Amino acid sequence: MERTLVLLKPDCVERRLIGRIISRLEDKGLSIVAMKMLWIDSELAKKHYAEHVQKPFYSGLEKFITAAPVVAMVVEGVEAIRIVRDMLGPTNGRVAPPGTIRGDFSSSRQMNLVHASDGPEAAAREIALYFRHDEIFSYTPTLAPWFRVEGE
Ligand code: FUP
Repeated sequence: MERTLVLLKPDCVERRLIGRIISRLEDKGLSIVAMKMLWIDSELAKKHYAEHVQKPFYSGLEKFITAAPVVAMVVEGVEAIRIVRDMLGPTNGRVAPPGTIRGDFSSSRQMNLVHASDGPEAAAREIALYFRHDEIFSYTPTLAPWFRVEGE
């Protein structure tokens, strides 16, 4: 089992796409084990995008990510980190293929609707940025045996 941090970014919230994006994750068989709405401030933006703070596009990126509320989630499942990244598609919505979330809903490199951790270390770091331990819930969905064979 893996956990990954998923952020529905300001464009997703403003465009009323929260429900449709969450549905795609649930349809896939992934579990939401934590969720909250929050407004990212400059300090959290710099922590979240630590690897990009020095880059020329960072000021625009911070302006965007702090422009409206976001929905943060911890999403759990077997190979969840890679699966969610694959479901999002490439960073640039104009490049992302049809069938991916960005390919279907985004036509922008910056306004690409959803963030998801890109590896196990990033997932651990990013989950800790948004959630305390007691805000994350472990449960076995009743339908789990109908999504995959046990041990698969
Ligand atoms: P991703 O891992 O697909 O979310 O993308 P990156 O970590 O490479 O970039 C983080 C965010 O910076 C992206 F969501 C979009 C934004 N970005 C820009 O706005 N301009 C760029 O030139 C590159 C990335």
